[in-house]
This record gives sequence, structure tokens and C-alpha cells, in this order.
Amino acid sequence: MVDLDVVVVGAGFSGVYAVHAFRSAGLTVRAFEAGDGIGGTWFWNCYPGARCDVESKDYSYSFSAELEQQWSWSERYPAQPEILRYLNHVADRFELWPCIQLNTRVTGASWDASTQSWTVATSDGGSVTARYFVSAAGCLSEFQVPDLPGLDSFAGPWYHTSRWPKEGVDFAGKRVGLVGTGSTGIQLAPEIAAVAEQLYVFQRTASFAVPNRNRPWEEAEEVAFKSRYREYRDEARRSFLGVPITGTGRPVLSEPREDVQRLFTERWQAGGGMPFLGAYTDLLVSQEANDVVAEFMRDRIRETVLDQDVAELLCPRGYPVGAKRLCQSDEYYAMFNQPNVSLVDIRSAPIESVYPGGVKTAADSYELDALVFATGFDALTGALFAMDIRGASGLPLRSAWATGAQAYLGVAAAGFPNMFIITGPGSPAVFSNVVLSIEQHVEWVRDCIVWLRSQGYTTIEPAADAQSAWMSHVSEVAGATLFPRADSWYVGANIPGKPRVFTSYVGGCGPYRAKCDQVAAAGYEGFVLGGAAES
Ligand code: N01
Repeated sequence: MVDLDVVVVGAGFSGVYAVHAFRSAGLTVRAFEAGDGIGGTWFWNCYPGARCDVESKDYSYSFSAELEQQWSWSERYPAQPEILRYLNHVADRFELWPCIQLNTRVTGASWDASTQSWTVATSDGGSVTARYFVSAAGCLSEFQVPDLPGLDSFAGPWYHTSRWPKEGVDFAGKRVGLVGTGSTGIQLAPEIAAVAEQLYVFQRTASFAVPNRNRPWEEAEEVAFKSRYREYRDEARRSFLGVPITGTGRPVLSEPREDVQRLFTERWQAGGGMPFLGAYTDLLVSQEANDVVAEFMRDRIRETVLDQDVAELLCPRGYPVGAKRLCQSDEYYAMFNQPNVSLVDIRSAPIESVYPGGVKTAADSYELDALVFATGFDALTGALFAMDIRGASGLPLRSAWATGAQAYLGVAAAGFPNMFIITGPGSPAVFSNVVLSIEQHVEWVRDCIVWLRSQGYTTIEPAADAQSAWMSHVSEVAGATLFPRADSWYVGANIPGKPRVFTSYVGGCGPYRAKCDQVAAAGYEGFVLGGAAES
């Protein structure tokens, strides 16, 4: 006898919904969560300024019409504390707590062919067996700190944004160094600059950022929007990004220049990244088209930042807009006009070491009281590899994916029976409104398990040829776009030694959903199904 039908790893947006969906389908389920609260990304990344760049009305569950009608978001873009409150509300409302074990990290999971079950080991020394093992550990969970010589000798405190102290940090009157200028660094920097004596922003690569134009969500607007929430969700499910976006439907290169300037200006004023890059059909597939939007954005930096040398350094070059995640901020560029903020170019003069009093680059030394790393994550595979996952014949997942992650439809891996990955490599998750993708994945996995039981099957795993055909398709679709053309976490370039592979599906949420539905309707085509368990 196995202990449970399903073990879920993690209790972020994926794990919380997985618990609800599986339990509602009559399955016994337990989610293990390493943190002392639920929320995943939104639990750990509690640095000042943390805010989602997808609008609240989209970045929320759609599975319950009552939930979406009764919950009120206060702002256009939700801040981290509000998202955390929302997830806790969901866990209370649907009484999920009995199925969630906090303060417990999953350390390993191994497949036992004789019992057709997974044995899952946890950090408290315990273990449970389950028919299915579902990772909801997230794509951006394993944080990375650069291996800087001398970091241990630093006399002041240092922080990574993804492990921010819950009690907060007081930078008042301090000289602070911030390493990393991606989405996280850009959100955090103005918050530090508002209180610190001096902020040094150590920039290796300049990022493109569009304005948020965040604002309160007015009651009248909310009421009007909620009157057609269901239709809107349906549109979102069929859309490319998981958010309905209206573009011109035309390539930028065929448009009169004045029209392009006018439309980009309108969208810049309105704020938000998705409407901006969705304005024309060729921005993410043609370098020449992308250059048009890139130059528009560089002009906005030049007109915002007073010191033109600093502005030029902040102008991103050498990769297409959107090939690194497009950042959003209303304050970042203007912050460089403050006298207490300095931009340090560590591309031309890299950080060489950390000493007790600060940071030394190839060009200069910077006296610091505190150091902050907004240096990102070992994305997509990091959290999976952090567990010792062993499939059929004891094969470690790490070995199976040594040359790059492989997953059929982004949800299951050959050689790992009865294992599912929510937002896995090969899925559109990180290129979409991830909450909508999570719901689609979880519901697909739930329906699959329910169907297997109804048909008397006890095992499922992808056929190797179906998996490689899917990953070839993923790669082919990506190759027709500009997405793989930057050194980003999308391709693993931020982690020394990681194979450079673009493993996200950029063919759109709607087409992806249709493909998953078609596979299910054909009796889980491309999967190998096994018969009755021995015990
Ligand atoms: O991480 P990143 P992030 N020395 O990898 C620099 C999501 N997110 O935490 O570009 C010096 O994007 C690195 O420089 P470079 C979102 O999906 C969403 O900011 O490698 N610098 C870069 O500047 C996002 O994409 C939201 O040259 C080093 C930065 O650190 C993802 O999380 C908010 C370095 C890392 O940027 C990750 O974002 C926040 C080194 N050794 C995050 N190593 C919203 O919803 C790295 N860097 C708004």
C-alpha cells in the first residue's frame, strides 16, 4: 500500500492549486513546502519593491468564479505582500492547510518499479510513498550568488533578494552596493536609493525597462471589468501570452515612421511590457524590427537621465528587446538623477574581489556598509536538481538531463514514470501569464491521473521519441524568434557550466493548450501506459 496518491513539491501558486485540484478529484495529496509559509516565489522574494509585472486581474486564479468576484485587488500591478495575502486567503477559503506540510524540504524522490510508486524523502528525516510525484517547485527558486573572492571577509551584512529578511533591512545612512540589474535589481534599487546615504549600482548588462504606470484599481473599473470576467478568462486561455493583448496585427517595418512613434508613445504612456512588445507582429522575430523598438526605448532613457554619460551606459545594447525578460519600473531610470546614486560599469571593469570594507573592481574600490545581490536564479532546472530525483533503474534526473532538460509537453520526462512537472522545461510557462499556465498544467495532470485510474492504468511516462519530437519542435519555434539571442537565464547562460539550451515553448499558450488537449483526447498519445500494480 502506498501512503498517498500524490506528493506535491512546493506550495506556491502551483502547489496550492495542485492540492485543491487533486483533492477535489478524490485523490489523497500532501504538499511539502520548505518555507514556514505558503507562496513560493512570493514568500521568498519579499525585498522592498517586489511587485508582479502581470496585472492583478490576470495574475490570479481563474478556477473559481466566486473567488475572482469576491477578491478585490487594490492596484493594477499587485505588490508582493498583497499576493501573499491572496494565496493565504485561497488556502483558508478552500481549507487546504491539512494537505500542506510547511518547514519541510523534499530532498529526494526515487521510483520503485516493484511497487509502482515514488518514495519521497524530506528534510525532517521522514519519507512517504506516493503513486505520483508532482514537482511544483517553480522555475525561479534556486537563487545564485556570484562566487566573488573575499565575500566571506566582508565586514557588513550581505543579502540575496530571494532570501530577504522577513523583518526588513534598514539602509538609512548606509553605503550600499547592489549587484544585478535584471527585473529584481530594477525594482529594488529605487527603494534603497530612497533611504541610503549612497547607492552603487554595479551593472554588467543594461536592461530594457518599460514603465508600469501602476495605480489603484478604482471600484467602478473593477465592477465593470468583473461583469465580463468569465469571457475575459476564456479569451486569455486562447491567447498567445495568457493575457489578451490587442496589437495592430501588422509588422512595424511596413508602418509609416510617425505612426510607429505615435503608437509606441501611447503604449509607453499606458505602461506595461506585454502591450508594448505586442504592438506589432515582427518585433520578436526580426532583428531589424526589434531595432526600431530598442531605439525608441533608448531615446526614453536619454530623455529621462540628465547625465548623458550615465544615460549611454544605461542604454542596453548587444541583444534584442525581450530576449531577456523585459523589466518594468516607473522609477529606475530617473533614480540615476539623484545625487546619492552612482552607476558602476562592471562590464568594462569587472568586480575582482570583496574586501572587509567594500568591493574592488578592475578600475576602482567602493567603500560599502552593505551588499545586495539581485543576481537571479538557476532557472527551470535548479529546483529539480536540488532534489535527488531518481527514475527507472535509479537514473538521476541530473544525468538524464546532462546536455539539457527534456520534457514531453513540458510536463513529464522519459525515464521518470508517474512524475509530472508543473511549468517544466518545454512548456510556455515563463513566457506567459504563469498563473494561467499553472492552472492549465495542473488541470491537465489531474485529468490525466483520473483517466489513468478509470482505465486501470497504473503507470505513465513519455515515449522517448515523442519527447524528442516535442523538444525539437520547441527548439524550432524558438529558433524562428529572437528569444534565444541573449545571454539570459532563458538559455542557462547565467550559470557557469550550464548547457546553453533554450527550453521554453514560445509557440503561445493557446496553441500549447490545444496540443495538450489533443494528446489527452487521443488516449495520451506519445505516452507509454502501464498495467496494474503488483501491490
Ligand atoms: O535575475 P536576472 P532577476 N556579476 O537573472 C547580474 C522574474 N522576476 O532576479 O545580465 C555581476 O534576470 C546579471 O547580469 P547579466 C522574471 O522572470 C519577475 O532580476 O548576467 N552581475 C543581471 O543583471 C525575471 O526575469 C519580477 O550580465 C551578475 C542580474 O544579475 C526573473 O525573475 C520581478 C552576476 C540577474 O538578473 C529573474 O530576475 C523580479 C555576476 N557574477 C523577478 N551574476 C516581476 O514580476 C548575475 N549578475 C516584476
